[in-house]
Amino acid sequence: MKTKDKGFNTKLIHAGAFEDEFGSATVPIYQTSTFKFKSAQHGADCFSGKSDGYIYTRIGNPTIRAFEQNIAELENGFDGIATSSGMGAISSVYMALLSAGSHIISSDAVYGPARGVLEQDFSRFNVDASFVNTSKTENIQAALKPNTRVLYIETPANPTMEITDIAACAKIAKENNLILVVDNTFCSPYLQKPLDLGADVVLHSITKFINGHADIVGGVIVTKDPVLYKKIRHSMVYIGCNMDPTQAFMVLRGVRTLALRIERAQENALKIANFLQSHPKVEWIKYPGLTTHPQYELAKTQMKGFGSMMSFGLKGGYDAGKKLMDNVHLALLAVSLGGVETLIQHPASMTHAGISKENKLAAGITDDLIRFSVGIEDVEDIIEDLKQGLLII
Ligand code: LCS
Repeated sequence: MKTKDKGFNTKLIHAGAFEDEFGSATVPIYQTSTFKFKSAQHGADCFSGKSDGYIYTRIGNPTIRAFEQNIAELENGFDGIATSSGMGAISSVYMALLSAGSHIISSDAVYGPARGVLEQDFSRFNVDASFVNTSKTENIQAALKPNTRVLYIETPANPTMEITDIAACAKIAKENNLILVVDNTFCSPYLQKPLDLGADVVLHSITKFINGHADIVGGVIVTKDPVLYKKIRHSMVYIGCNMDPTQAFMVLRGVRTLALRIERAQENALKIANFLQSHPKVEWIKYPGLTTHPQYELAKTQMKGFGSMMSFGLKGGYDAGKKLMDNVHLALLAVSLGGVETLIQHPASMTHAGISKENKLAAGITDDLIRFSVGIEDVEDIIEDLKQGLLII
């Protein structure tokens, strides 16, 4: 069924799906590593591109293709590239777009390993990286060098919740011949469409909202341009961080309820943010849906809703935060985010532990920062859990 001109919810359910000979209602798991050619000529044609038949699952697979086409439609892109993890997506993009001697400007607050792989690994291949607070676009202008090739932003940023103006970054990218890459993990295409705002590449850890059920790890990349698509696809296939057919089946199942899950989670999140904001033991809170968020106005225009991620600090700092994390019962003390269950974690010692203390502080990842991923449970129960956890501090 053609879904290009249909609504977002219809695309969630039907985009990318294809009918098999049995009329299966869902895309089956093609759990095979390789595909039999009809003839030697057919095999040669598949490799040369004359035929679009499947060859080998690292290169392509029908279950994986269904997900790639689904997400491409959700992001209004040309096509998708599914990967084994979000880091697989990020590393494939870096590998495709950076060369020895080139420079990348990145948001300073990004998922820890997205920064770590540049600092610790790509640096060994003479790739230069600058990390700046991209929520202030003048910082991007100041970091530009003649060899800058890529502008990489995460918005809202993990875990500071800083918001970067995607359209303004697209303008800078265009003026300076850079490729703008946006990590859209915290929003999903339901809340934010970076390609529509001028980005060249959008990527996700689908481990989070897109799959939504904390049962698989995965990633995806979508580009607007076919040439860029081919380049990144080549890197992914040659590095070999392809998605597995069962992963693709799971995410095709998870993505169907994306809009419903996000609507419910963000409704819960606003109530929780208001509760925390007025709690006497809370020092500060950053949630894009609160007018106290420094980029509240930008969030209102750039995002369709405010999402379900927030960070906050307690008056007693890290010690108090530790007590809270040890005393909540409903919220799981675990990393990851964007699932149906509420999660709590401490970025400075967990997800961002690999970043130096100095760089963490410069990026606003302070020791008192607690990250909260709101799930779709009954909001009264989540608030009650926080209330009793805060009582004993
Ligand atoms: N991008 C963002 C914004 C992320 O939050 C993560 C993982 C990744 C990329 C990498 O994706 P993965 O390879 O894990 O699928 N974020 C995590 C987090 O905050 N807690 O645990 C993982």
